[in-house]
Amino acid sequence: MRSVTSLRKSLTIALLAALSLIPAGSYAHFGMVIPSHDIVEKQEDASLFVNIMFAHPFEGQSMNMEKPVRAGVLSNGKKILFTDELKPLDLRMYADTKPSRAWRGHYTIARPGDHIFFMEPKPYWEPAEDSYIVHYTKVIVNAFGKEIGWDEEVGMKTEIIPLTRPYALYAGNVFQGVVNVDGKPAPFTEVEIEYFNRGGKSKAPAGPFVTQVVKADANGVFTCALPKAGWWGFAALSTDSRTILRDGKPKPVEIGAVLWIKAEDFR
Ligand SMILES: [Cu+2]
Repeated sequence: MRSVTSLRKSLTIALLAALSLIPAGSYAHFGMVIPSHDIVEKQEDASLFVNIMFAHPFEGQSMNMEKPVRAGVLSNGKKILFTDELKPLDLRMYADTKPSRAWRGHYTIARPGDHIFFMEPKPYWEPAEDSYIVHYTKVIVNAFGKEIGWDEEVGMKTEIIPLTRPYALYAGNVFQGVVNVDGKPAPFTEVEIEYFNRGGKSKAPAGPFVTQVVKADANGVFTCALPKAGWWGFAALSTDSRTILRDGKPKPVEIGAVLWIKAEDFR
């Protein structure tokens, strides 16, 4: 039988080991779809690309991502998939020691209007959460002055429908969206918010600043201000009704509706 002291000692060691292995905020994953331009006004910008990644956007770490199940664009009421044409991309974010696998899609905008780029990833196994993660992610690109289509539904399992036009936002603007699950507003859903901290230039005063948190109201509507110019990601998180078997055991699936928007300063 072990003495209480040795038990306490081994518990302390286990706790310290656990704390050192899990970096603060390691739970805040974000699917990412970041376009080369979010507003297209010139013909030379119409041929754009989207980088598709899975990362901790503030802390500058990325995870290896399998090829998405689906990636495409919805514009003028038509959906075009470019999953098969996705190219692997070796991506290293500022805190990464080695690159991880991301994906890039190319698309040439031919007609004016809003273009919703979307992707559905393969379920990602996260041992720290004992759960799979699936982030249905989208971003909206406006083209050639026609501002129609940004509030359309792609029809993903879970999806943020913007109430605020999701482009040409100033830093300081307020942003609102509805969280949908299975096409219906999901009340009181938790929404995690992170800044895409490119190059690691921004510092968080303390751990909880890394990921901002708001909850949707009874109608599934969430509200957040954008305090700084740059890309901001919103991840509205729910638990899927399905489970996925891992080593014969059913594991929960965290589903996220992720939307990326860009704020700019006055010039
Ligand atoms: Cu991670």
